Formats: sequence, structure tokens, C-alpha cells
Amino acid sequence: MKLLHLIKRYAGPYWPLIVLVVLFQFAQSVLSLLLPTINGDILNDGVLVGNTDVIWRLGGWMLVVSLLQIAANTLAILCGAIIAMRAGRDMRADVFQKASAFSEQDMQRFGSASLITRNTNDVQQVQMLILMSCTMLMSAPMLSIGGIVLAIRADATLSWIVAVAVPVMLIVMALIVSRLVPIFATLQEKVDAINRVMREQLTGIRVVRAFVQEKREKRRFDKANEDLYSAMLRTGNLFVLAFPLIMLIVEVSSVAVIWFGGHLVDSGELEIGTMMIFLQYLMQILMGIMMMTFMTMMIPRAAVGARRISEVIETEASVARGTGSAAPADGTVEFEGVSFSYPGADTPVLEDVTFTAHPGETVAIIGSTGAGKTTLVNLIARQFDVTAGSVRVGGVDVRESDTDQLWANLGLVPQRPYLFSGTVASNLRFGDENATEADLWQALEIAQAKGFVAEKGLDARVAQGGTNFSGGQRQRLSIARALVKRPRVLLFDDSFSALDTSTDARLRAALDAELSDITRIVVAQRVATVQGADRILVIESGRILDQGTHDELLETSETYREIVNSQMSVEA
Ligand code: TTP
Ligand code: MG
Repeated sequence: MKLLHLIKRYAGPYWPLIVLVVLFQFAQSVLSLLLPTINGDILNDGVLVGNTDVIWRLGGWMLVVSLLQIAANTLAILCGAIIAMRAGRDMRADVFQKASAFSEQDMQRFGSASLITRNTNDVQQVQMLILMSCTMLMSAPMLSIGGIVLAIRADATLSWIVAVAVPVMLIVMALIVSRLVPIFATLQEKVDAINRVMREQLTGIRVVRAFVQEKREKRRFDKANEDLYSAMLRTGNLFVLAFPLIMLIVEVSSVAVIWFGGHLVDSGELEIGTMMIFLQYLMQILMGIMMMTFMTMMIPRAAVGARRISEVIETEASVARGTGSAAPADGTVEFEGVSFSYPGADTPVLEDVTFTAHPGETVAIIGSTGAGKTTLVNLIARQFDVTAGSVRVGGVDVRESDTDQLWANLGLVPQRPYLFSGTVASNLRFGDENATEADLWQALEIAQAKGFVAEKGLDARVAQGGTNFSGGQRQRLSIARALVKRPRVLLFDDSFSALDTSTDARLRAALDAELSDITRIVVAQRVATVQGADRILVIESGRILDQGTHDELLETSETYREIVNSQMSVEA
């Protein structure tokens, strides 16, 4: 079972503490079982009246035993809490680490909202179970079983009450648990749903407002919220039912002990002390059963959590890190007969793509939306692995090169630039932690971002995702970020689309002037952007239709001429 496996894996390393917990729980149970006997002895001695010595002696014993029992219990809980918290911390660290290594595809499989729930709420469920186990996994059965044995030993004539009360208690508990388990099992998914709607709503808030969809979104959230509410309510109802029932069983059985025991005392067949002993053991038995039930109740929810955590921890990131030690020798990028299809898709997104980009060259890729341009760029950065053929950077197949080395050589400006919360400087230093301010300004200057950054300063705040910057500013900041890294290969995925034509032109001129020895792969939709490239690849449905310079393509490529003409007519 995943749950056991997970507990073993994360609580296991703290075994010295576990040994302590077991010892403390054992001590606590033994002491608890001892108490009623001492207690009863006082009454049974019958010599108490006027016999202060005995009172003091036995009373003292009781006090000592109680204090020891409290101490053992406290220590067990303390150690348990330490184990549980540490196990939780380690689990969260592992989930985070795994999730960071996930490729795009793995992320899509889990969904970010679910990953967050898994790493917070699910871990918490497992943690709770560990804590509960540490406080009563051993003492609960010891109390009930020891209690039964000792109660029967104390007085066999009253034992039938145990024989009735225990099964009744067990049946009631089993009924409640069997109702709770299915609800608990779905609870985590409902928490997921809430997080998903909330997250989508927050990221898409502008769109939602623009389309006046707030009501619809609210309905969607209300539904998820209502769902969770009603599930929680049902568990609440069961708990509300559970407590009075437990109390009823406890009270009725103690009345029974006193009633029937009272008669026996009356007729001299039973000492009053023994009856008290019996009563207290009965209480302990029932308490033990109750504790065990509560633990059992935690298990299904924790098991669901454990399964969801294990799913993350056991997923091998679909693009494994390169194991090879080879580092790219230079900035040459070569595609050789590359085909690629997304997992589960029937048709390949790229087919038989072959081209080479040498250091200092600019290779432009133009093609309609959905042609496979982003996919091609992502293959260089090894976001995915090719289905056929090979992609080489600096002469080394990307699958065989050391992943860190590979990435150190690449500067990727993604199609949807993402900035992290922090400052402009902290974002730029993603590329190189040790970059000086002068380096940053230089990169900003090339990226044509100097103007608007100068107004706010390098320490201007950046909101999560960079939403407090315009689309074009974001693009330029992410270009600057790639430049700060000083890579050998720069990949621009449609990174000039949000720039006006003159900024675009100035940016390209600056890149040409400053980065003459860097390999540049430029994806674009606009002819003006690709015009000056050393080679232009025209791609359509994942195939390279034609390649050459702007002038050559105008001569040879029908498709390219069409693209040019369509844009001319728009601009005219
Ligand atoms: P892209 O490579 O994203 O197409 P593109 O970059 O050329 O398009 P745009 O100019 O709009 O940026 O996608 C190519 C095809 O691959 C497209 O049909 C959608 C499909 N695809 C998937 O099936 N799964 C994915 O994760 C992605 C990114 C694309
Ligand atoms: Mg794209």
C-alpha cells in the first residue's frame, strides 16, 4: 500500500524517535492499566476509616503513577509531533523537487492546481496520520485488550457487560467509519477543484472582466465550493452522530456496572473496590476502541493523499536529465531528419526537419500558426525528446549531453515570456547571478528596454508573471534576461511579435552589432523580422517547404511569396 510505503520512507529515517514513541506509549498504557487496581485497592482495604497512613501511602502511589503516565503521554506526543513534522517537511521538499524537474507534458498531466494541493493538503493528511499513530497506535489496542483481560480478572461475574458493550461499540464505530470512508476518499479531489477554479479565475481575471463573465465564474466557483461544503457537512453530521452514540454506550454500560455490581455488593458477593476497578477498566476499553476508530477514520483520507503524493514522487520526468558528460563544443545547432509527435497524438508535428545553424548565423523560421515552430525551438532546449532523427548542439546530441551544460549554452526567449515576482534586476540575474549592473544595462540596451527600465530603475517591482509590464516590455525584458546569460545560442520564439516595426528593427540591428559570434534562431511571423537572416526556413505543417535567403526565396518559393504579398497588402 502506498500509504505504508510513504510512511516508511519518510518517517523511517527518524527511527530513534519512533523507538522512543513506542517506549513512551508502552509505559503510558501500562501505567494507565495500573491505576484502577491501586485505586480499587484503597477502597477494598476497608481499613481506610481513620487510617491516615494507608490513605497517604496509596494516594501517593496514585499520584506518582498518574504523573508518570501524563509524562509518558506528553513525551510520546512530543516525539510523534517531531516525527510527523519532519516527515511532512521531507515529503514537501521531494514533491517540490520532482515537480521542478517536470517537463511541460508532466505538468499538463497533473495540473498546477493539483500539484499545489498535493504538496500542501495531501501532505498534511499523511502528516496527521503519522501524528495520530505516534500518539495512540500502540496505546489504544493495549488499553482495550489489557483492559478486557484485567476487567475479567477483577470480576468474572460482571464480564458479560464487557461482552455486550464491546461488540455494540465496535458495530457502531464500524457503521460510522464505513459511511465516512467514501466521503473522505473524494474530499481531496474536491479541494483540488476549488484550487483549480480559484487559480484559473485569478490568472484570467482580466479576460473574465473583459468578457463580463464574472457571474459565470462565480457560479463555477460556487459549484465547486458547494461540493466541498456538502461533503464536509456530511462528515460533520456523522461526527455529530458519533459522539452522542459513544457517550450513550459509555454511560449505559457504566450504569449497568453500577446497577448489577450494586446488587452484588449488597449481597456481599462483590467488594465495592472491585466494582470500581471493573468500571474503570470498562471505560478504558471503550476509550481504546474509540481511539482506534478515530485512527481508522484518518486512514482513508491519508491513503488518498499518499497515493496522490506518490504519483508525483514516482513520476520520472518524461524528459530525463542527460546522463552524458559531453559539453557542447560551440554554438552550432544541427537538426538531422528530425520528426516529432506529441505523446498520444497520431500525426507528427514535425517531419524530417534537417538544417544547420552555424555560430554567428541567423536562421529564421517563418510559417503559419500551428506549423510547429515553437515545438522545433523546444526540441533544441530538450523540453521534449525527438521521435526520430537527432538534434545536436555544438556537435553533441542533446540527449547525450549534460543537461546543465546544454542549458548553460542556450538562451531561450519563450513565446509567452514569463517574469518572476521580484525586481527587474532579480529577473535579469536569472541568466547570471553575478552579472554587474553594467552588464544588466548593456543587455537592456540591446533589448531596447533601457528606456522604460531607466524610468523605474533596476529595482522596479515585477509582479508574478510580469503582469505589471506591457506585453512588449515583457518581451524585451525576457530578451534582456537571455542576453545577460551570454549563451552561445539564442532562441527567439516569436519574441518580436509584440514590438512595433521600428523597435523591432532597432533591436535586430543591435543584436547584429553586439552578438556577431552567436548562433541565432529566430521564429517570426513578420517578413520584416526575418528579411535580414542568413537563411530563412519556410515551414508548413511541420515540414520545411523551402529554405534560402529572402531574395532567393522570393524567386523560388511560392509560399514565401504569398506570405510576403499578404503582408505587403496589409501594410499598404
Ligand atoms: P506549435 O509548435 O506551438 O506551433 P507554432 O509555434 O508554429 O504556432 P504559433 O505560431 O501559433 O506559435 O504547435 C504545433 C502543433 O502542435 C499544433 O498543431 C498544436 C500541437 N501541440 C500539441 O499537440 N501539444 C503541445 O503541447 C503543443 C505546444 C502543441
Ligand atoms: Mg509558437
